[in-house]
Amino acid sequence: MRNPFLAVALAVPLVIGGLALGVLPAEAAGHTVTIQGHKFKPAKLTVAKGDTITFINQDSAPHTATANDGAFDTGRLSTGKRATVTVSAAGAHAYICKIHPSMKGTVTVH
Ligand SMILES: [Cu+2]
Repeated sequence: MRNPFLAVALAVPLVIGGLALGVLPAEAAGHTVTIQGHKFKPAKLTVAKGDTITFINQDSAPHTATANDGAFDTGRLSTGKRATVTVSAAGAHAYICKIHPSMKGTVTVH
């Protein structure tokens, strides 16, 4: 195609049409878990494969969200910091805060 603008003009409706028809995979959904009062909120979350989860630390203490099975790990999040993880393994993934192991949550992936 010689005209790149025409190529874009043609491609955009094709992509939108593909999404509407379910031919193309829909964009992954984003979920948020807030860490506050030494608790994960929500502590139980169900997501689809490929979705992202953003953990936001709103505590004065540092925290992590670390899956026991290694499915994800935010690393240390100090106050106000966030980390986004993508979980692709199906099943229930229990996780804890490595710094405060009594903090617990579960991410279930379908
Ligand atoms: Cu913690």
